[in-house]
Amino acid sequence: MLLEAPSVRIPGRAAVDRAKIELERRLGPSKVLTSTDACAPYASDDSDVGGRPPDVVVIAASAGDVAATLAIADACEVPVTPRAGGTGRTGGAVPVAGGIVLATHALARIKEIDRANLVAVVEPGVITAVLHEAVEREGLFYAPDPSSLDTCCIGGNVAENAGGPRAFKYGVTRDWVLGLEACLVGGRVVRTGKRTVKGVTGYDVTALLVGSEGTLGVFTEVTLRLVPKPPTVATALALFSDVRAAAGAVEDIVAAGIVPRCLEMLDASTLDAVRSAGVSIDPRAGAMLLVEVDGEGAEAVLERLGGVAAERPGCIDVVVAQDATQRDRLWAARRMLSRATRKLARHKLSEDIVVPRTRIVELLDRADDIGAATGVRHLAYGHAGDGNLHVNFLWNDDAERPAVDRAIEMLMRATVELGGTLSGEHGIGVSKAKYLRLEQSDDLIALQRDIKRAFDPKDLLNPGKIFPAEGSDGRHRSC
Ligand code: 2HG
Ligand code: ZN
Repeated sequence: MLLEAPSVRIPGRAAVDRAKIELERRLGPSKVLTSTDACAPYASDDSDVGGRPPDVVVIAASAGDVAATLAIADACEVPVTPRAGGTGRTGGAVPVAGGIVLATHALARIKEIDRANLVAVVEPGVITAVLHEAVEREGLFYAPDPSSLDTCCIGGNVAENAGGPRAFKYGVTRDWVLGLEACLVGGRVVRTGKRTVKGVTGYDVTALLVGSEGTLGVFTEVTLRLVPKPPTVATALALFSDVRAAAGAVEDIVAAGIVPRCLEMLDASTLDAVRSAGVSIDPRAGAMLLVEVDGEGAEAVLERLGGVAAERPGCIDVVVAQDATQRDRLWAARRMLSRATRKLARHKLSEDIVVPRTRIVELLDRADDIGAATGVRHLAYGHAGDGNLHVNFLWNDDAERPAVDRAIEMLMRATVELGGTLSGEHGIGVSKAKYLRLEQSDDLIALQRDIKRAFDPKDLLNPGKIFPAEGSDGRHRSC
């Protein structure tokens, strides 16, 4: 039986009208969009989650605008959905209850790059790739690299605790956030964390806010840790006859004590999608690893890695990128996987489950079994070094949707049975809220609801996200 979806309370007309008037009065009409056409682009993100169009959109131009919006939302009891780049995959920025969308993309200043202390202070609307370029010009490095880095924003990366290929060596966004300025419902502003790597004063509220999916506060400033830019980078492709051989090589590489910064895997159907997009790949290949090593002696380490991969039965070839142009081409092909696989069918849903690395082959077997049992087409690619795989389900006919939902639920159950977790980098959002109880106990979910209530007693900030319907764990609120 499919698990229950979240429910939300829709604000009344009078409350929304009061909020609109107050927002226009406090912020000025140029920052407040109210027409259906102007609000429409803020009704969706890069997921298939269908929301309820916002009644009003605020384009914040300062931290004060964010605070004022959250004060008005509280006073009028109108829900607020925060939004940065709108590139999320699980509906985190989709306003499921209508109300206010609070857009922070215009808060896009890099306020400071402090070379001596290896710190950057940025606003939430800074595009991730823009930050990469700015710090790299200074000889510094910010590692998190979600595939949407040309369009996603730091605020969204922090809200979702985004990952990316380089997480294998460098960790996810949370590992790079030292401190935050966050605005809470009601308009209070808190500063959490510090500007130093060390610092253990009080509860780690920074860590709690990172990955809270816009449900606890809205970021107005982010303090990030930087490291010196690695002097050398070396990249290679390893081609395999099939995906199980490639997964075996991932285990061999890690067992050999090699720590590449990226260890990405593509299965046969994903390779076909890349071929269809015009990239030529050895026709014998039924799977591929894209590996990248950085730091002193990167070329030598890559050579050793290639040797380990080549020894795995099923390895067809190892091809080293000869220069930065070849490397950039490989990464451009990797980053377009999401778009290329989307073209394979009318509908696609991409999961981002994680299993212990040693259980990837079992996961692939379970995904094949699920495909056979439900008749739903699937493929897999992703961050194999982390055990974080994007199992994509593809379908053309709307009538297939119930089978797709069954397949997703079976995949979630298999993931948890294999010792894994539902989301490695895209968050729970709306799409996965109904599966949360497969992984977490009622007591743990209740504890998190209590934390949510401490921040947001009226459940106004990004309602309908993360948690399954209340009542399914003993509580209920009517709409
Ligand atoms: C990636 O790794 C992203 O490319 C997106 O996390 C995954 O949409 C997808 O399938
Ligand atoms: Zn990914």
